Amino acid sequence: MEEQGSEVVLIGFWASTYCHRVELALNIKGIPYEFVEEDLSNKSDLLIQYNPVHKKVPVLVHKGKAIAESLVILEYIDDCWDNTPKLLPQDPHERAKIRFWANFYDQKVLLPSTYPIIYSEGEEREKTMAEFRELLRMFEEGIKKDFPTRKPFFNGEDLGFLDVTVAANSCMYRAFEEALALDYELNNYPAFLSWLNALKGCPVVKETLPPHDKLVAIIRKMFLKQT
Ligand SMILES: N[C@@H](CCC(=O)N[C@@H](CS)C(=O)NCC(=O)O)C(=O)O
Repeated sequence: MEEQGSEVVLIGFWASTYCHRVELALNIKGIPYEFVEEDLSNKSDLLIQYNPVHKKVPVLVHKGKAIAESLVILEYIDDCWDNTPKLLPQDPHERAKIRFWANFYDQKVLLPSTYPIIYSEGEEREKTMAEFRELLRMFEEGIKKDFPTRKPFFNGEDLGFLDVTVAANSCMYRAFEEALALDYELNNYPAFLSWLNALKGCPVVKETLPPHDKLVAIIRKMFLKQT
């Protein structure tokens, strides 16, 4: 960290979807921040001190106070920088629905799309892929039903809370497919796919997420068995 201490510091890892959520929120709101890259194979004392429970990135340090867990950090940013584009809507029921689907995406779509599929083979791989696709179908149907007027994003042309949550992972599907010869069959989920493509085309998303080739390379390095 800078000697005098920046007001906003993000302790992160450049390829982390969870960190990209926070970077997107900070960039959408125009909040300047210092990014401190963490070596996850040799975690720093700073990370352990600021996130002693999970010892994971991202951690946001605002005026010396630490906040962990990406979705919690998004809410914190939205609460603190109230005069910038809001990520969450005002209406309590709309907010609750957004939080529900953000958690569903986080726990039921994102997680099952990686480790269970990557670490399985043959019939087991087919089973984990089918489970993921069923959860994605539920997500797609749920979003269509609960937010019928969303166009193209939750804040009209601006990204909202759920857009940020999904946008952060929007480049990962293609990157995982190419790196590990997977096929998520996203064409079968046209509403989700067109949302993903719209998010990927958004200037703030393009500026924030790493290039495809760099992601493919790190995924191969992390997940391919060494022969
Ligand atoms: N639920 C956490 C997940 C964060 C997470 O899994 N971060 C990974 C990087 S992508 C990490 O720090 N991994 C280090 C470890 O598991 O030891 C969040 O939303 O912030």
